[in-house]
Amino acid sequence: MKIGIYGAPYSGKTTIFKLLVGEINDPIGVAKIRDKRVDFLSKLYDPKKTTYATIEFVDIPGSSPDLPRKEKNQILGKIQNVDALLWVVRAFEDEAVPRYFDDVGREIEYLHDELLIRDLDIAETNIDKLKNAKRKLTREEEHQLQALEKCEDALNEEKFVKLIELSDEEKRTLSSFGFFTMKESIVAINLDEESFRNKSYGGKEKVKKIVDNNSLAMIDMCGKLEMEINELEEDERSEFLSDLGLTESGIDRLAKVVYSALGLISFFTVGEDEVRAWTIRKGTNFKKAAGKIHTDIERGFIRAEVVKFSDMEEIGSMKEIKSKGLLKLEGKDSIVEDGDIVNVRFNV
Ligand SMILES: Nc1nc2c(ncn2[C@@H]2O[C@H](COP(=O)(O)OP(=O)(O)OP(=O)(O)O)[C@@H](O)[C@H]2O)c(=O)[nH]1
Ligand SMILES: [Mg+2]
Repeated sequence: MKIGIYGAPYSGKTTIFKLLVGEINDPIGVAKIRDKRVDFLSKLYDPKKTTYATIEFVDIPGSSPDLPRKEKNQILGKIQNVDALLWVVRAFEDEAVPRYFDDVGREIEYLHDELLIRDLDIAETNIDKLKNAKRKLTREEEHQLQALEKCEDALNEEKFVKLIELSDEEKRTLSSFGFFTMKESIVAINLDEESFRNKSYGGKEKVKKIVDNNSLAMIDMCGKLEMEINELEEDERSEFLSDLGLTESGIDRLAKVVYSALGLISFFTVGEDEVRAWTIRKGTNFKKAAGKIHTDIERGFIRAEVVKFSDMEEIGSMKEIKSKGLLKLEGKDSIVEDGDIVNVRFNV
């Protein structure tokens, strides 16, 4: 899973990126997804290794209205192949940090319009290419042309491609174009401490309108507070957070929003060697999920032994879980649920 960070200059993109992936000097980094369930299982099994789920983030330069189109496209090109976008919108006041938009509403509108313009450009260019081909189009190309025209119509009406009804076949034929408005987007509003506490800032209605109209996910954050929280020890951290009326840091909340917006869930494998979280899409069956662990395990899949995390949390012993009959056997087509502790039986 790869997420591109998108926004205007000085909105706090790199700050949030570093909070997620640590102090690195590379624009691509891996964020460890903190999960209390993994902590619990790791304590229980005391394994040699504990592995959390991860998400890859890509940080890019800011896009601003004064840049030439070519440069804007180059910036967006850096996140062409990501699975989702994290928009970082500047909503903090700080005279020391320059600001491109006088209003949060105008800023999000700009970010929204830029994606539409870019996608419309891609749609039109490729429609022209197909229409001007001096030969008969293949069946595949015919399908592609039709799907592209659907996208063009929607984009002309300022509608994101992800909101169009598309068949799986159409989605497949469009996948090579990397439409930004076809990806899921999560909007992070980067507030200052005061507006974060008050939950109010100028331009909030416009933000809400764009978020609702395009079915985007949204999260309020405060980059600066997050930096401070990050420096604290675990117990000080909870005190600091509860003072803000929160139970989790913004980065942890962000991870949850990302999971739910992208329809992701976690399952776990446990043992003396390793306790590990795995990320899959909701609706994945056990055989496919086993393939995450190893392709051989998918190929030789016999069945999965499954325990619910909530049972493990309550009972705390695999032996007792088995004696209570709470270990279930699942076949290859059953669907994995969030929090399943899975042991795959397979032969190679
Ligand atoms: N006051 C305040 N300053 C912040 C906050 N988040 C980031 N900053 C500061 O704003 C400046 C820009 O932050 P960056 O994270 O580098 O912003 P960016 O979006 O990566 O900027 P570009 O890469 O230039 O587009 C830095 O000096 C940060 O310390 C915040 O929540 N509050
Ligand atoms: Mg930056």
